[in-house]
Amino acid sequence: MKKPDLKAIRPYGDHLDDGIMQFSFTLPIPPSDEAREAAKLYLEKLGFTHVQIVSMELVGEEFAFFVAYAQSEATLNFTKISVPKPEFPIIPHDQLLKRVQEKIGRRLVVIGGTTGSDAHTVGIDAILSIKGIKGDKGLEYYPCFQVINLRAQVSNERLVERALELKADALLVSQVVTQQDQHLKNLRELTQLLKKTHGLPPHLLLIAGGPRMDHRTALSVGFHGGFGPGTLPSQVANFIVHELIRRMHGHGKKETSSGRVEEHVPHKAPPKRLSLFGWLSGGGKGS
Ligand code: B12
Repeated sequence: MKKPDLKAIRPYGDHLDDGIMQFSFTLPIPPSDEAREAAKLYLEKLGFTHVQIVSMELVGEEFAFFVAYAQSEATLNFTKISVPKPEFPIIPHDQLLKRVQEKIGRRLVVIGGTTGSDAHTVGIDAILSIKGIKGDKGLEYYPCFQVINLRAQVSNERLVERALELKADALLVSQVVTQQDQHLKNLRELTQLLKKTHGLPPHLLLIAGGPRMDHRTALSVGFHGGFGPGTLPSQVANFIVHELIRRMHGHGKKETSSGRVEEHVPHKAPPKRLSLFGWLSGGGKGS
């Protein structure tokens, strides 16, 4: 089979390098022959050729929804692409607990919630609550974390208030509704508020997550890490621990350059849970 040229990739529709793409979009006009022509012309205006409108449906009372195929000559050099990702190794559960015990010697306070008017809690619950997601236990399962889940529609002021009160080590903010970039506005407002607030630990770690979140976006609004769809709690646990150790001990260098899923064994069969006492005394007392 012919191999793609990674220095000049094009979309694959029917066969390699044909440049065919599928589109779905809505125009604010009801379906008609003219609407179909408008949809075709619009894609041509964007530079696409061989446009085919394969479906046109009424949406609501006045809009038309289209599915189209069209071709593009444009190519992309895939070898030049680099995407910022949170950098950290993933180590097994018991080793992670040991790292916290040795390097920090106390539980880490993690406060999470969905902020602003956003009412979606399933994502943040998956990360924080003991049940976790896909067999990967949530942060409440780790005795090295004291988890406070403020749940949904938390104001930034409330989040900061709780962070001060509990001397938070990490704030975990979930943003699911992204209409009109509301999530970015919320996150920026939070970072501004945190800058003006005195008395927070200097190492305070800010992590954002949600289905449309990524590391680059999180960095752009002043956060330290961003996690998107499919995130597992064990990834977040590792990021928190390694990043906090780095921040608390002032190590400028990261421990690994691309360890995101390295050594990662999802906790399908979760390790025996240590009680807080068992963990603090370094022993193996299960609960
Ligand atoms: C369930 C649901 C609801 C429920 C929420 C119930 C609840 N208690 O959460 C209800 C019915 C209340 C609801 C309401 C609304 N919803 Co809704 N909802 C959904 C739905 C179907 C599933 C979301 C979900 O639970 N996903 C499962 C979780 C596990 O996935 P996740 O959130 O991505 O989380 C993972 C990662 O993103 C990440 N993660 C998430 N948060 C965090 C945080 C941190 C710190 C980290 C590290 C990681 C992390 O880890 C998680 C695990 O892997 C989605 C559509 C869809 N299929 O996704 C729409 C969806 C999110 N809703 C949507 C909308 C528009 C709304 C409403 C505005 C509808 C309306 N007009 O009223 C309202 C908004 C209400 C409000 N004020 O927020 C849109 C959002 C569009 C957008 N991008 O802005 C979606 C995408 C539907 C759509 N296609 O239009 N909704």
